[in-house]
Amino acid sequence: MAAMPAMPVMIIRMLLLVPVALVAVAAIQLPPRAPRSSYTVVHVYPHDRSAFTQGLEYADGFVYEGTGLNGQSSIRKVKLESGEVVQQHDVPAEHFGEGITIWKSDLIELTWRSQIALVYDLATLSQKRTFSYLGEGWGLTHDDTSLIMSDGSAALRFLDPATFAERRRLVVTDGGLPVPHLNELEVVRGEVYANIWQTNFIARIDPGSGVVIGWIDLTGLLSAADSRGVDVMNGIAYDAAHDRLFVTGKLWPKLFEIKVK
Ligand SMILES: [Ca+2]
Repeated sequence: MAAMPAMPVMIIRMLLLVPVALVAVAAIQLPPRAPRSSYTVVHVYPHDRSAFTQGLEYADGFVYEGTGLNGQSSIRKVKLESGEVVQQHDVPAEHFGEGITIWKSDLIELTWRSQIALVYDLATLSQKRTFSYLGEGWGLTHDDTSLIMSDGSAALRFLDPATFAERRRLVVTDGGLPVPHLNELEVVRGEVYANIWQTNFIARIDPGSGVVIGWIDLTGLLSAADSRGVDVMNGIAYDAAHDRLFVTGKLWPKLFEIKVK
């Protein structure tokens, strides 16, 4: 899932900011320009260690999760408190499931490289239809009027939820430089939050300008013991009615409710 066209930007940043000996570390620790925030943990909930989390959303008292990998992709309705999967639909093995979002009575799921999105009935999780797009599918969320998707680059695409036509494309920048590897997404209080692949950072993005307003540094969220065998942080969900922000990651044993400091 490496997005190679983005590498020159990262290399430029590394050359500007760190000695060559630290390049490998710097590739993981994105050097942000916008202000950086920390977090406090409000609640800790169980999360399925076998779930390769690619999409996360909260709706009507449940967590909805999309998981990835060919032959292991699924969409699930999960009880927040227990982590129990109460409903699941397995995705055909030819597709690698990616981001999900709920739009009205539908649940929409991107696929990594199949270039189609799968549209399900939210109540039954049965597939209703598909739509196609060009390039890779990574994260998916929505605001009041558009679906918003990422593709591994620094771009966000805004799509018409009815026709899936692309309305506009936004390049996300920090300090004037593109921010590649935008991954799982969530709209939180009018901002677009994005996991940055292979980092512990969430970018808070102004959806009008694409400028990163701030960074949330989630380093240390998983203990060393809980970090064994996990993959990257990926998964942001927001309960707007109760102002609760949830985060997790691929194969993580826990899902956290956090407050940003
Ligand atoms: Ca999300």
